[in-house]
Amino acid sequence: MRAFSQTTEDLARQEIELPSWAFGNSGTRFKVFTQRGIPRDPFEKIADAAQVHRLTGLAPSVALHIPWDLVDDFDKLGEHARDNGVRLGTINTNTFQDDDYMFGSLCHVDQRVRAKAISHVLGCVDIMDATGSRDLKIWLPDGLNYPGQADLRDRQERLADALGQIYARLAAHQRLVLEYKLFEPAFYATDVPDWGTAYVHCLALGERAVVCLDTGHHAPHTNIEFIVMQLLRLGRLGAFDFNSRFYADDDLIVGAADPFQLFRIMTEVVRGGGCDESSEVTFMLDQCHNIEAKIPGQIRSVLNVQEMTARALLVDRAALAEAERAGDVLAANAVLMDAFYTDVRADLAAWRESRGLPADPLAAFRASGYAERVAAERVGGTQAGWGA
Ligand code: LRH
Ligand code: MN
Ligand code: MN
Repeated sequence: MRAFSQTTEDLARQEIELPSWAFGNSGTRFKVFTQRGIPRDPFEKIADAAQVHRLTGLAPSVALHIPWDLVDDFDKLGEHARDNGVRLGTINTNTFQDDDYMFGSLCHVDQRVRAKAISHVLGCVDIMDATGSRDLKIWLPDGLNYPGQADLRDRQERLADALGQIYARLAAHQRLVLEYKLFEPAFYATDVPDWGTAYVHCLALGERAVVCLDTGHHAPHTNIEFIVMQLLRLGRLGAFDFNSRFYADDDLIVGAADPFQLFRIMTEVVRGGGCDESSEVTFMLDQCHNIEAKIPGQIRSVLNVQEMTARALLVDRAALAEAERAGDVLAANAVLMDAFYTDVRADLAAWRESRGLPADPLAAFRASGYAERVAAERVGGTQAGWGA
């Protein structure tokens, strides 16, 4: 196995983008539990996100969701982010919270609704111009609940046309990141249900169209690391939305349900060059903390990603290749499992300290008094929530 010291150069480059919406109140459709000290606007969300970066050194950017994070002055929001030691990242579109979108958005049969959705997305590109964001992330709620409800094929044509209009508006440094999802809100058929569909649309658009893999958006038992491998191989893995799932799109803390799966994913990321200096993969969280505290939840999440990345970097690739060549199945498997079973937490804590970061970021957050301070300060106004 490689030594921990051989992994730190790669680890030092790791950046995990935080979703602004992780800091707002959230829940299921049964109940949203409100917490104290929740941000009331995008500025306060960014201040909270900055705490995660301050204590872990892992999260220098914050993804925004429009219109949840709509502000009058994005220059000011960017400046506020910089003052807090972070920057604005991916801009996420939202064509799923308007009555007009009951039967879809970019795939809608009605030209008026399609035009409205396209105009929203183009507005998001205007925001990217102001924030300096590279990535425009599109996830669509489009789909059918019942067979025959709409023409599956026509919807693909409309989607291709709409994406083409959007792609044409991007500047040379900007990317269109298309996110797929197996089901929900549509239950019979989704218009971008899988990586293959996202990939064919990206391929038709051009090189700056890439796929977002949300780890919660697959059928049970899907081999997600295979998809990671394939998209990296094809040069089209644009971004991750990390979270973990026990059942469907649970949006729970990444690595909580299946740390081994996260390890296998990160192993393919490393193998495919996703951790290299030249990598353009955005590692984002897409999570909601329904019953746990938000900032510590995000700290736990980025540390989980870091821990499984470190373990993946421990894999002795030469020994693995040798065992694979020799057809020594057990030896090859053991190379991976040795790395997976290595507890890197103490090494990471010591390494963090050597870089001027707290050995235990969660304890440091508790000791900082930040949670108590914002709970006292943030009175009045409306707390942010998923969907607002
Ligand atoms: C859809 C999704 C998508 C949205 C986010 C809030 O389930 O994963 O990324 O933008 O949730
Ligand atoms: Mn997502
Ligand atoms: Mn999701």
